[in-house]
Amino acid sequence: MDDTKTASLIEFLAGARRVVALTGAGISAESGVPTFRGKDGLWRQYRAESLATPEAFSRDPALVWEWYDWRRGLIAPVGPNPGHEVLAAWEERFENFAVITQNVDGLHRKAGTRNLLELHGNIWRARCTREGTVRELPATPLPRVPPLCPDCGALLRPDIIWFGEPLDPDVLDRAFALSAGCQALFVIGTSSVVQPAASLPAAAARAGARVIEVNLEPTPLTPYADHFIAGPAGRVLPSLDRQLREWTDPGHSSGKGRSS
Ligand code: BJW
Repeated sequence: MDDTKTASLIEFLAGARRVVALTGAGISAESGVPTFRGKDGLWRQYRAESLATPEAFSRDPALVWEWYDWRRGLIAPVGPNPGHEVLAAWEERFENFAVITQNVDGLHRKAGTRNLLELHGNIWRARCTREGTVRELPATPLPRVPPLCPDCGALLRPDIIWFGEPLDPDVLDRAFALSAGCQALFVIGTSSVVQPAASLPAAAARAGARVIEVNLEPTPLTPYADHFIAGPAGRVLPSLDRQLREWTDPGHSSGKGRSS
């Protein structure tokens, strides 16, 4: 993004009160969590799309749980990176700030974000396939794969939304309401291909919000975004945050003050 566009974005953000961030796997990449698509998206010879389905789970629950056990093992020791940390701090900066994430890794909460919607569930929870009860499942590696419900002995499944499954309607309604009610929507580290999450930026834009995309590379959203900032989220977000602080700090040498 050129300097003039950055300056106009910073000025706009300095006066914004309702800001939302929609995040995807890219925000956790710098923490060491692999993304789904692209060269790191393969596990053994399987693509995520062929494992994250109810059909794959019915066919071979042990295989699907082995994949989740492997991913849980990767995620357990890692922490949030500066991208997650800036978003957590933005709850203080903006009057209303929320994170809507497609990620299941729990790193936003670990960073301190409280106003959080997890669209696709959470990898640290499991659901009983018979009774639907949800429980925390922190052990890694799992002592038994596939794990069984301690109450009734039925198979547990990850408490995650797979392809072809509906998202929690309450969570989805809140995500659309936040998007349609914000002044700025950041779309960070997502390929913007998975629905219905990929429709949230359009809902925000229709309602008049600025859409700011942060990604290593262009996506199907890029032509429709008001700003595209190319680069790793763990560097771009701290840089935006620094510029915002400089803008709003009355003691800053440029003499620019809060614009709202
Ligand atoms: C960086 C970076 C750095 C890297 N900094 N950037 C309408 C049209 C077409 C299809 C559909 C439609 N509606 C529904 C569908 C079907 C389907 C779908 O969208 N398919 C598409 C693939 C075509 N959607 C569904 O099935 C959804 N269900 C549904 O709609 O149900 C309807 C229904 C109603 C009533 C009854 C029944 C059904 C469910 C979707 C569930 C998605 N689940 C997954 C897996 C489970 C979670 C898990 O195990 O972890 O969620 S799929 C996978 O993709 C995962 C992710 O959350 C999701 C999104 O991926 P994401 O985050 O964008 O990651 P990547 O890897 O794709 O991209 C990473 C990006 O980061 C890249 O762009 C990099 O460049 C970038 N990057 N490093 C900045 N450092």
